[in-house]
Amino acid sequence: MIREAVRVLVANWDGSYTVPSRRLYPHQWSWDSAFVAIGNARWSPRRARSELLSLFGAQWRDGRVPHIVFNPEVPDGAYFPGPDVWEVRAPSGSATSGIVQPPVHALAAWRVHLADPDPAFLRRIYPRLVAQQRFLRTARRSADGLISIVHPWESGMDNSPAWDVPLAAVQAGPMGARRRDLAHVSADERPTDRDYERYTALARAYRDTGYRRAGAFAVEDPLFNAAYGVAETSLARIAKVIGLDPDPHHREAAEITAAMVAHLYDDGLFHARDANTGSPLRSQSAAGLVPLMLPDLPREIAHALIGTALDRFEIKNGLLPSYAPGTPEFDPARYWRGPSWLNLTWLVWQGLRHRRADLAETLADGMVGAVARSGFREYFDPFTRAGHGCRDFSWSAALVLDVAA
Ligand code: 9YW
Repeated sequence: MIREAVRVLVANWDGSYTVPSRRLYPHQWSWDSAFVAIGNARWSPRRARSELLSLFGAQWRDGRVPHIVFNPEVPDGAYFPGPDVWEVRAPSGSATSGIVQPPVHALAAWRVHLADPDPAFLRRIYPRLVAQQRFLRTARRSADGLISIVHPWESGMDNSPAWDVPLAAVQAGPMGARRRDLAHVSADERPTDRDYERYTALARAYRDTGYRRAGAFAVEDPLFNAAYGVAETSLARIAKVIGLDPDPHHREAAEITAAMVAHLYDDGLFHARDANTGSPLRSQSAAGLVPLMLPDLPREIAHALIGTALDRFEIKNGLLPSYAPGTPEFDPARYWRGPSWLNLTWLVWQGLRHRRADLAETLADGMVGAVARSGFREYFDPFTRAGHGCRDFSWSAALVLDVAA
């Protein structure tokens, strides 16, 4: 399996970074590159460093790291929405999108360093990672100390039922373009056309403010906020290695954890909140378990999250569903509405390793078992382990490499 995983990563390598999938996602995606770097660190730390440095090469002046960096050699129309919708160029000259994804990159940089210590790499990437966090703090933080996302794509979990209510409030007409994803994967495993109309309308509206002002959709997501906090913990470790003061990062991590506990936690799970209205967005998304990664999480809350993972998410089966089974919204095959994704499973695995090593082991076995049954698919039925979405998906290969190594 390790050999096969490396084969997938080699096949998806584009010279300095890795495409998530040759046909479905033929450019560079932000959080995909972080997960790929974590896996590549296991066999080619040089590629892992290149993956992160090439992504940060397209960072904007305001510090934002765009969620897609477009490859100019890929024909227009291979992916929608392409550069003609986003209409931006990074200072490097690359065409990019104008939104972000969960900031899991500092953690990835730290994991790459652990696999192959290289302070010169840390010195190069640290100021860029700090700027990425500064952008989120200055452009996206509310008075309560939480970071918001302004597009479902920024969550990385596009059609999660957690976004059903705020997304339904978005006014959108016809897309005026053709979806390309449906040329590669079955429509009943993807978001609906109505979802895509709203995604496109939100992207255009944000673009029209110069990528400055949130529009109809603004939410505080537990996965995104946990990633921000974990990034500060990773930055503290990096700062120490390169002789800088780690304390401001520790303080920032403790503050975001406290804000999340105060405003997003309820009844055994973290929930998103609508940043425009202040209303809680109660759902049963597995994103609400990702705060297990935060080292400062109060013990009793960690304990309650583990109970929820066992009861509502049935993780004893080895795979973490993206949405709790037994709820009306759950669909075992449709994208972020129930299938198991290896990145979400990996994040929770990471959060459990020092709290419940036995359960972490169950999840690692589940990841390997799903791939043994169905190959490096994009997502899996959490019960039958049948594969869905595209094949030879990069982060599925990378994260299995990491847990198996
Ligand atoms: C899209 C690339 C991306 C991931 C997201 C996932 C999906 C759809 O694919 O987004 O067209 O961007 O939801 O998390 O980064 O793998």
